[in-house]
Amino acid sequence: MAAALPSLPVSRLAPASPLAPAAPVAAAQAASTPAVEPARPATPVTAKLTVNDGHRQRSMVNSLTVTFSRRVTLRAGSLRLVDSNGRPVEGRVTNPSKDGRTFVIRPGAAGRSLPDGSYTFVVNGSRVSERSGAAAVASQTFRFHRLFGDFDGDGHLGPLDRDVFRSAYGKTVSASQLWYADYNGNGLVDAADLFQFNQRRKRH
Ligand SMILES: [Ca+2]
Ligand SMILES: [Ca+2]
Repeated sequence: MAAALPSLPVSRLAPASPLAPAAPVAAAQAASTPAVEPARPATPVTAKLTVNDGHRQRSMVNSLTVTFSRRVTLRAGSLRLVDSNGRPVEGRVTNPSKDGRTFVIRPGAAGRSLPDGSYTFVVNGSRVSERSGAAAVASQTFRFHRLFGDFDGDGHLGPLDRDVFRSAYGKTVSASQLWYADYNGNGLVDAADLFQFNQRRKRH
């Protein structure tokens, strides 16, 4: 069942962590060695966001991957996706490799793209803990868009997009080939997809 990103059940994201929160650890160290700052790695944990598989197309967006620089535990509210109106977008978060670093988000209906629009993805560092419990986790914001037919990802439908669509027209698609030109997901780049493409060419 899909869960809203702001209230993700931690148990679904990662195994329950036995680590104590960073604050009590720091407090214990401070109590035993009051003149010495608790040791912390110099660099905070950072994240990068990959849209789909990293291809520049934004014609279809059906997965996001957040990769942290070190192993982390996510808590409720750690990852948040909102549309251009600030409305939360539901999605499922998994860590398929169980590496504690690479989290895959499937927004919306299974296998389907986000609707056209602008999106903001937020990593709330205060809700993410490094597994070692030592370093801070940076809060970060990423922005991206989805526009059907935008095969070069520049936010508009231009001559290059038109050429790609023409070359794709009439062809069957696969998970790795031209799937992002198949608006209705019937496995073929057809008249229904052309209709959607032309509708957007008038506006973008
Ligand atoms: Ca374009
Ligand atoms: Ca189609």
